[in-house]
Amino acid sequence: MDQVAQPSVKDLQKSFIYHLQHTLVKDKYSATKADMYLALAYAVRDLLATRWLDTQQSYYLKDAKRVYYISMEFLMGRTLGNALINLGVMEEWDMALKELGLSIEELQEVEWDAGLGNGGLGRLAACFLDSMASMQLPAYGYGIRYEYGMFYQKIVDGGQHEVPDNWLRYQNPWEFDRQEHLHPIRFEGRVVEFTDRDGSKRFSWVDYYEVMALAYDFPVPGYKNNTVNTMRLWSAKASRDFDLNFFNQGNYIGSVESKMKTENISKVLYPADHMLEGKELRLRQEYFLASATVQDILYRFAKKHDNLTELPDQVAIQLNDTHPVLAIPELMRILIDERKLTWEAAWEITTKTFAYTNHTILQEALEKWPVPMVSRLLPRHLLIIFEINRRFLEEVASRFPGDTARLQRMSIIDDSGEKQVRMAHLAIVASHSINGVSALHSEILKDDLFHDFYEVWPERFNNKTNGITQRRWLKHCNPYLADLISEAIGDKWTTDLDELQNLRPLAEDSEFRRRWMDIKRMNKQRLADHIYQRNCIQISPDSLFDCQTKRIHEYKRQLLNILQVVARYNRLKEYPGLELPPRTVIFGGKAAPSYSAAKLIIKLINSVGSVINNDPAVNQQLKVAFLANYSVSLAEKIFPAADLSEQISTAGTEASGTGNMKYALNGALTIGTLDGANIEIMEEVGKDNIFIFGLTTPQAVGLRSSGYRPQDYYYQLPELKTVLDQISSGMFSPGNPGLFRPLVDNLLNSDYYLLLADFDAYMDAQADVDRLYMIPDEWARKSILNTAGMGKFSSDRTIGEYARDIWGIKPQPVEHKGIHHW
Ligand code: 26W
Repeated sequence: MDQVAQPSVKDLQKSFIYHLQHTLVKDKYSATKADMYLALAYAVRDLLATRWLDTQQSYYLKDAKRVYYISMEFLMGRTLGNALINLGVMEEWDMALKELGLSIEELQEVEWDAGLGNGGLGRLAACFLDSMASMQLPAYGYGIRYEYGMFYQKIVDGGQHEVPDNWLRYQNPWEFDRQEHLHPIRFEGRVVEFTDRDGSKRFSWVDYYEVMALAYDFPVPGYKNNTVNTMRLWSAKASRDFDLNFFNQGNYIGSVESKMKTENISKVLYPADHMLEGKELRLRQEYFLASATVQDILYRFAKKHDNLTELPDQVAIQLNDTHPVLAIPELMRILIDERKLTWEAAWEITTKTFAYTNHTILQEALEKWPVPMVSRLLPRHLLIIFEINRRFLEEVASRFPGDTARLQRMSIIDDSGEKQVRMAHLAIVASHSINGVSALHSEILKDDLFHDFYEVWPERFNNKTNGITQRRWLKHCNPYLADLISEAIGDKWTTDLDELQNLRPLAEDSEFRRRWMDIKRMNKQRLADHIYQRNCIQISPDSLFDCQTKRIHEYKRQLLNILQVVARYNRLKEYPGLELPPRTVIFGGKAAPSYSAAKLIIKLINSVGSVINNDPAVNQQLKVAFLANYSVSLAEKIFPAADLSEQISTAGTEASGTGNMKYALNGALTIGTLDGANIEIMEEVGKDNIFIFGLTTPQAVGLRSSGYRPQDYYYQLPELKTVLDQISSGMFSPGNPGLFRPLVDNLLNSDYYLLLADFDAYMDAQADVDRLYMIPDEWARKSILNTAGMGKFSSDRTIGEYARDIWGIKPQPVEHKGIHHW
């Protein structure tokens, strides 16, 4: 409980004006909107500061076990709105600013997103931080402070253009550099072996060069609970020695050049997900994060403990996919080479401390690094990995005598071609817990991808179905719906999402349905205005808003969606009186800059859109809009306005999905396959309240292995044939008729993701959607039942399971003492 009185509206105004005048040295005449935003941010920051100090102090005093969530990505979005919500001062600030003639919504729009992530994995990390703080768990997020986040996407001539995201160009009021938390990170050099005084064989890493990791701390406020956790991001700094060496050689420009090269490590986020690019700089980034974080963890541990065997009682480390997995050999190296522990003692500590989450089963996304590259960059770590592997294979060999094929399959080193380190195998061998992110995905890990490992250590495998934070993804982004819900069932859902069940009876209440849909319409109008401003496309808030927003990838099948749009267009053209509800098909998502098929799909969506939107024969019934630069803040505008959520990946490919949860939480109905968390969403909202279609995972696997022939569908389904012929003959690219042919050729000759096999079932499911939308009362009922069924998908539930099953940590309530004295 808060012992400190909440500030009054007058206090808030005073603080705002104070910061405008003293921190920014502006007055109401000279201040820009950006200044106003900053003044507000600084004033809100003040409310976090003492809570932050209290939280960190209390963890130290209680010597609580901490969890460290290490991730190469944190897709945080904006901080201000989230801080206002979690501090519980949104309404007070709204009033305070209104009296000064300012709009809090407008000021929030000034903030640039912190886009330090690609998509699902990075946003999950951000939701987890919110839940950990809201559940009062002693937790830290550790990542990299990229100078350039996810690129800014522009659409030029229908195609994607990437613009650097210089997010730190303006002052960032949410970060604090901690010059005292500086760790040296070593690279390259060589390893020498020697015998120490007690006659033991030892290794020493020499001739390396050093880069410094500089800490920047970001506050992570819990929801109305005085907890403020820390996200610590590392930035690369050239070490001073390094500078001086060059300087002493009289090579001033050379010294500045190599300083720049060194500091490149934290320059930019790699924008490809689901595809390993194999660049050396990426491996440097991964080690930079791993090493700085492990050093920091040991430093904090050492403040209260000197016996390293206690580390697993004080520390849990969660690896967000394999990207930070070098933390494992790094901890081993420090324990053995620097702290002089035996291999066995170090190994026991390591395996008890680490846990690994897998986020994808796509082969091309599994990290493998060439042995020669690892050897050059991290010679000591490679030896440690070899030794881990040697001992591991010895164990496997004794469990499965004579099974050499198994040894090859399980080895951490893949020597089928150029030797490579399989990072997932390293993570599994050294972790006490391995989890997938939905029930289906976790089964696939056990039955298929990691089956060999499951046979050796079944007890290590578990599931943690993903979740999302309802504070950002309902309360903040959809305030009117949130208020209606609270008015009806109270506001406990903000910290216990299962409370939403109590909405179920209200689905039968016609007055409640009316208010529910009025809010949806308002949100749609707001999005329509936004789209008109950005895309110059006029759309009706009475049309069905059909949304697919996520990274562009073949497995997610945006192409299947656009095939369906073209088929719909053809039907409308052929039967002008056709009674279909008007639809607006909305797309958003970035393609990896190197992923040419994904970029061509974006171009196709826009090309189809410009034909349809400009065809007066249909454009009252069908429109297509591609919203540029899909990001957290844009998503916050789309979810509340969606009627239909497209979750149509090929069964067995989407590990979980989390956008699916955000849409349903905001009352959209899902059209989707039995993939990832869609299955669990169906279980929660009921089969009658979701549009499920298509192949199941076993069917998809079976079809591929029995010799899938996509052309059979092409010849059997006349509508499909027409659509594919139109696209490949240039109907949507008259100036360049062959432009989209590669997409069609790929569908006809390979179609790995089985679009043609699912086309017919998808069309049928879309027809069901149309029929239901024509009965507004039934649609509204199901919309309410979707929100009502989303309790399970709070990231609070997910984090509760991690804390209990994997980390062994407990809530540590924080007492807020207010202004600090000596
Ligand atoms: C090395 C390149 C790279 C970068 C990122 C490969 C793979 C990734 C991520 C693991 C991809 C990712 O974001 N996966 C998504 O993780 C979400 C959170 O668990 C899931 O909901 C999505 O289904 C999954 O695609």
